[in-house]
Amino acid sequence: MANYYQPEIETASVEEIKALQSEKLVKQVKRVYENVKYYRDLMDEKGVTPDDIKGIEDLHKLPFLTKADLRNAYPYGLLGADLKDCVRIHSTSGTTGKRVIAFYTQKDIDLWDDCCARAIVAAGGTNEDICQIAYGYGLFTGGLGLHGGAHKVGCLTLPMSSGNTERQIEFMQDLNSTIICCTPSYAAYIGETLKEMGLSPDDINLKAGIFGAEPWTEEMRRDIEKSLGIKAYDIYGLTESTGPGVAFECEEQTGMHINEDHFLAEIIDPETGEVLPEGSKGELVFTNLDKEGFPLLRYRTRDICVLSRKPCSCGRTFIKMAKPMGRSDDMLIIRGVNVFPSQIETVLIKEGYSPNYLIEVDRVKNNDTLDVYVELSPEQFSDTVKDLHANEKSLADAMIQMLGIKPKVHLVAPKTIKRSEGKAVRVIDKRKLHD
Ligand code: DLL
Repeated sequence: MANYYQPEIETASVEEIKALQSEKLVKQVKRVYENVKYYRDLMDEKGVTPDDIKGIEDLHKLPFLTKADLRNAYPYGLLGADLKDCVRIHSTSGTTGKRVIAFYTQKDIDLWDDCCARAIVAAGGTNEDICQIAYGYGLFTGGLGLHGGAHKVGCLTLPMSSGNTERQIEFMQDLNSTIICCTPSYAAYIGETLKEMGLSPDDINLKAGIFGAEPWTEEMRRDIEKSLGIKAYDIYGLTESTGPGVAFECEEQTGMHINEDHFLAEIIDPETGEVLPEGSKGELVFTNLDKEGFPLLRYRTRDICVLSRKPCSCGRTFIKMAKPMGRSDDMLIIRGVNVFPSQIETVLIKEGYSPNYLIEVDRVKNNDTLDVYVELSPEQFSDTVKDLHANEKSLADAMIQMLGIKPKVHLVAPKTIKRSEGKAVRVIDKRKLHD
């Protein structure tokens, strides 16, 4: 039997959810128009007034916000509440361009914690669970987001943050942690370390993991489930729209339910901005229906995915989003072909390799090059040089099938590719250095 944290809303009828969204949208547009000059100017430019928005059917009339707007308005331009009413900020790492800063009122934090609590309960969590949070704490939303959710559920919460992997495992054993929350790449690393410490999943008491913050494949899910002896649940979110808990997976494991009472989702054509019908693949756009501190309307996430309202066996009625393939700006265009790192990962795991890999793209004499470095397990490494070359060739052939272009594959020694304790860095695009 499925458990819910807030059953009335999580299983409300679609009509009820839509009516609630309409009611909240009308109010939120008014609030934003009054409080956020930056967005008011965008609406004025488009000739839209709050009176034009009578329900969710009018959403398409509103202007989009993009990452560029967030940079232009940095740091206070999109603030939606008095600074004295804000109690916290979070921020993205800002590796490309200016960092993003999001503001939270106490109400924002409460609702965010509820969203994460829904995710933990959907993963089987109760107040009897011991929840080890191994997402980074600090400006990153992962640690404090799941931490707040675990408190609401009443779990005994272990605020570990990421890193110090052997200590993570010692705590897991000493305290009998039942749920682990971290990035999927860190979960894979913990599984690997467990084995290296001479331990097996039987030596720990974990039953579930809540993993997100980066794209991960179904193949990787199965690997992690096996190495830690758990059921692995996906969780999605972004700093601009609060953090983790925008969407979460239930036991069906076929996509993530979007917390639609707080986040109104659309899929658009990333080229034209046109809203696409349900079931189409496109860019995910979110409107925050409740946020006070940082109330973004029609924010273009650049995440590419598909939405579906197919009934779910868990009884939740919230629309589901498929695993995002990666951000549209993570997509590599190599010799004119679109390549997502997740496609490479799928091939690797299918062919029996580890998800420890690095993709290097460069341009030599005006031609794009694609090199994929794949780490071997100690058992695979004992093969002869002749076998290695044959394996490199057959892996490259398998990749052509998936990608449509030929990479150069390099099988490298165990432990030569750096492990990730947070979001994994899988791609080095050297072409950017020449531009
Ligand atoms: O990664 C928030 C988060 C923390 C989500 C912990 C889940 C768990 P940002 O650092 O702002 O926030 O990065 C947001 O990460 O737009 C996606 O591209 C990607 N992302 C997040 N979750 C998933 C997921 C956090 N489950 C960006 N699958 C998003 C694929 C994800 N990509």
